[in-house]
This record gives sequence, structure tokens and C-alpha cells, in this order.
Amino acid sequence: MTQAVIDLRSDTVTLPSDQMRRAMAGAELGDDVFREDPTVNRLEARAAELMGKEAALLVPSGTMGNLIGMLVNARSGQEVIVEADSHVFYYEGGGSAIVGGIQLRPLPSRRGVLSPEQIEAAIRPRADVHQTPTAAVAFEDSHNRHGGAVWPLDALREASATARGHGLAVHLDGARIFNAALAVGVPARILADCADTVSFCLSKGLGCPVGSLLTGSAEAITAGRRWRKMLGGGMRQAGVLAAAGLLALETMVDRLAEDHENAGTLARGLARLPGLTCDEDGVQTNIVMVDTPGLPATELVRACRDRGLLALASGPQRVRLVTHYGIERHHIDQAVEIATATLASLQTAVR
Ligand code: TLP
Repeated sequence: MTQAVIDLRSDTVTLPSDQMRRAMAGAELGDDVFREDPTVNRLEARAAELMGKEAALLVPSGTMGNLIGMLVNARSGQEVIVEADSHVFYYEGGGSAIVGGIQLRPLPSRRGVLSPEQIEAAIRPRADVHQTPTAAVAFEDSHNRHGGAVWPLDALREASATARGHGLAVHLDGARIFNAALAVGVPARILADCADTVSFCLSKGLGCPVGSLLTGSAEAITAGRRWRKMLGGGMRQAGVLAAAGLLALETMVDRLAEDHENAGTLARGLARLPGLTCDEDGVQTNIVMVDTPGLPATELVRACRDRGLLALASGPQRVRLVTHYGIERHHIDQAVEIATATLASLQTAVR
């Protein structure tokens, strides 16, 4: 491939800025398993504060953050209610079942939002010895497979209140919580208030190379620290990563607005192309889903790649494009041009 590549496969492809690399190189370090890395300690304190929780734990990935979130809210032989397209159910390798013996109960939804009625109906009667006791519910905001959709604040509050009213714990997969908060127009803490544990990622729109945080009560995070060690996630001089995280929380959150704007522009550009359908009004954050009726998504993805545009097939006839740090407005215009030329060449080939 000779031409410059526009990589819209995910916001995980972002590279650290020079400023971030410098912060990492200069980080004050210690052994974090002994709780002696001052930079990790600072990041965890800041993460807890931002989410309005007592404590936080730096973990290597969003997947581990969610897994530990499940493990501290439910135990072997219990059930956690999830949304059917959630990352935790769809993309995490069955970790809760394998490691925790926890059964996930997937519920279908419109755009990732579970209603109080759905949650209530899914809670198992405790007195029935046949049934798996329900321990918790997990929400995802913004919702990856639902095209970066965000929960309306009232819906999140009501779903959470219903779950808590029935004694369930609430975990929030907030991998992209700052995108969700920006779209709803509230600080992330307001969304986090709806959950007992919240995981969020540094390595997506915030541009860090590695890292996620699990936040929650001191008790949950103490239990989570033990699970993290067992899972092999106890890192040593992890301050090199935490330094990137601290800088990201300071400098990379506000710029997410640019990614949202670019995603909207991209969606409007793609929606006009014959052969594609895109709910341009449905783009609320930095993820754009495009449907390719009559054309296998993998074929469009391959043909776009040959012209220097990278995207991911998210279903048989669905392509996902994600905007992020490093992608600017002119890349969006180029991406639409490449998609236009690619579709024209595919249609010519069919004729
Ligand atoms: N999502 C990745 C892929 O795994 C699909 C992506 O490219 O979007 N929760 C949500 C909502 C996520 O989107 C992801 C990553 C995770 C958790 C897991 O984070 P990592 O990749 O750090 O384990």
C-alpha cells in the first residue's frame, strides 16, 4: 500500500502524542503491586474523583475492567443481566463464565437501552430453587455495536433505580463514558452515579497506548485488586502508562467534540452514496454504522482498504467507522471520496 492510510477501524488505533510520550518517559515510578507507584496512585485517585467513587484500579484493558466488574458484583452460580449486543456479552470471550462461573442473561434492545420493565421481568424469583439468582445488571454507554448510541439520562437513571430497587448491583461499561457524557451534556460523574462499578478506557478516544480503570466503592476495588492480581494484571512500574492516562484526562476529553463532529460529517457524506444506508441522525458520538444492502460488508471493506481507507465489518452487511484523535476534517472528506470511488468501481464490476 503506497498511499497514506485513513484508519477508521477503531479509536483504539490512536497513537500517543509527543507530549504524552514525554510524560511517559518522565513519569515517577515504583512497584504498583506494592502500591508504591506514585503516578498510578495519582491516576487512580483522579479516576475515582472523576467518577464520584471511593476508589479506582488501573487495569490493562477494558475487557479486564469489565471482567473484574462482573467478578465483584456477582459470584459463581449467579446471573448478570446484560444487553444482547453488549461488549461484555459479544466480545469478551465468555470471561465471566470461564473465570467467575457467572451466567449472562442477554436482553434485546433498541439502541442499547434496557427498559425498567425489561429488567424487572428478567429478575429471577429468589424463592424458586430451579432458577439462577440474579445478582447484577450491566449497561454500556456509549454503546459500541449500536453505533455509539448513548442512553438518555432519564432512561439510565430509571433502569438503574429499578435494578437497585430489586437489590441488584449495577456495572457500567463506560469504555467511552466521556463520549457519552459529552453527547448527553453532563459530567461523566452523573452517568457514573447510576452504577456501583464503572469501567472506562484510556486507550480509545483519549489516545493512550494502554489502560483502563475500574472505579467503585473501596470494598469493590479492594476485591477487584485481588482479582486483578490473579488474572495477571498486576503490573509493576505501570506509572509509565498512568502518566499517559493523567495527561489524557486533562487534555484529551474536551477534544472528543471534534470526533463527534467529524463522525456526523462522515455519516452525512456516506448517507448520500448510492448502495449505502446510514442513519445519519442516529450518530450521537464517534461511531458511524453504515449498511450495505446487497453487498457483503467484507467486500466493501476490502475494496476500500485497497484505496487507503480502513474500516471494520460489524455484520454481514454492516460496516463500522470510528473517528478519533489524529483524524481531521480533511481526512473525512477524503474518506467519503474513497468510499464514492470504491462503490462506483464495485458497481461497474457487477455490471
Ligand atoms: N472495543 C473494541 C473491540 O473490542 C470491538 C473496539 O474497537 O471498539 N467495552 C466496549 C464498549 C468496547 O468497545 C471495548 C473495546 C471494550 C469494552 C474492551 O476494551 P479493550 O479493547 O481495552 O479490552
